[in-house]
Amino acid sequence: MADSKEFLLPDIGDFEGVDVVEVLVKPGDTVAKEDSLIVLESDKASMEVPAPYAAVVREMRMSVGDQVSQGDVVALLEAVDGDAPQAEAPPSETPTAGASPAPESGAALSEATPAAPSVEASTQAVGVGAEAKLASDSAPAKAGAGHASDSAPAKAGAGRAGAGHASPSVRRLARELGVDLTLVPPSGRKGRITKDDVQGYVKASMAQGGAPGVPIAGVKVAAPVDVDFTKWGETELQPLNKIRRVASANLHRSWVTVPHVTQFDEADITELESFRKSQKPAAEKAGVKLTFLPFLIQAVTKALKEFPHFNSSLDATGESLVVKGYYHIGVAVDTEHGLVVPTVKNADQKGLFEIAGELMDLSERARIRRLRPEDLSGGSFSISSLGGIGGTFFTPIVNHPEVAILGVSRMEWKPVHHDGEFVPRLILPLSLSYDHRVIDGADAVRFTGRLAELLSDLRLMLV
Ligand code: CAO
Repeated sequence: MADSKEFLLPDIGDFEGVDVVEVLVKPGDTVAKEDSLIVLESDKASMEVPAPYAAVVREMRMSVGDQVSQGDVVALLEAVDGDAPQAEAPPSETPTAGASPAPESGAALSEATPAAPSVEASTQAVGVGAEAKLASDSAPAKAGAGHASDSAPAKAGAGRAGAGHASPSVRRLARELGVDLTLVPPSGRKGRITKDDVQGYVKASMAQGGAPGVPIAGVKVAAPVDVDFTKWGETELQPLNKIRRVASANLHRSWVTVPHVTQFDEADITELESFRKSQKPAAEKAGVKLTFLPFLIQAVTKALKEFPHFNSSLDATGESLVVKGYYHIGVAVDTEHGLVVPTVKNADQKGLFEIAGELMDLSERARIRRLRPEDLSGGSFSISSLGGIGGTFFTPIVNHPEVAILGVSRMEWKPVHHDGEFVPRLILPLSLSYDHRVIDGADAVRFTGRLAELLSDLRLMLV
């Protein structure tokens, strides 16, 4: 401790009472000359204060939240490898950063001169005007910045709305890792992006298979939490299989890019169900199991013909609608490996038994993982039927790039008021989720209303 020397905060420009926003080292750490010790932040800039010489940090005298000024003690440093300062320059004698040549040219700085803090534009100061002010306010400090290579990105960052707000070393790390800081959710004070945030972002991207992502303007979410659950008890790590990872990426894209609304409705399927039961023996003879789903697919297809924009997609520009003249109905199939959505192609041209047979084939092959790519592509509308399992209503996620999906839950006998009395009717809950950019709420109710009508009276399917 005898050799420890106080390292005083050098000239940081015209700033008094600047916030300490990060402390980058702790007692016992060995730092090389120019390694950053702390990060300061004023209204206009963030600055890293580098070690003036190679040293062991014996004591940190500044903590996050402190307000500091030139001459305050940053740390007690014990020089290593004979890299001791000849003398600690008193603050008043410390050359201003502007007077210092860039430390990257190393030798130009006298050993005794504490390195000037490196300055980065604060992204709170966004826009050309703010940047110009920063340039004039901190020009001297900038000229003496410890890392000349940081200046350019700093400017670019400051001029870009929504750019990540981070210190030079974090920006340097992001550049090295190829991370766009505007995509990294900050966790530091005043919305600062920390090194941990950048590392967490990279980890999360890798966990998602490193799939190339597309930034969504204006969307920032908190970084995924990386929790060690074993602290609280026994756990087992089960890696997601390919199907779940692909489904997860697709569902997430749809969830964040499609403005979803779900319309609930009910269909009286008393007659339909009794007709279905009457046809089951014939279906069995034909080698198919006639569940409720083929009826639903036929009714949906008819409704889609009457509401063509439910059978459409937005084009890649988002400015035109691609209305499809084909009716390929995707059916969500629950398998032990995850959710897949094979499609019944040209459902409008197929009879009930044919659809029933195709459903049996698709769902069987889905469960034994024998679906072909063509079975899974080309859907124009999807159905998620949970009725065989249970539940009432739910909010399915639109199967992007389709614009609507119908969820059906378990049919149930309910008392319905009819001609002055309550009569038991078999009621099917419908949950239609749709892309509100393409479909208006009023149309959604018309669609589910028409679908309910078709399911209530199968004769309407003929007209
Ligand atoms: N209410 C009550 N019973 C229903 C029903 C409903 N809404 N829908 C189907 N059923 C009945 C069927 O008619 C059948 O009864 P019968 O034996 O009397 O004929 C029984 O439930 C079992 O049907 P099923 O599930 O074998 O066949 P299906 O054609 O109805 O459905 C399939 C096929 C592949 C859609 C289904 O097996 C499945 O995987 N469903 C889950 C889909 C899913 O997970 N969706 C969630 C997506 S979002 O995470």
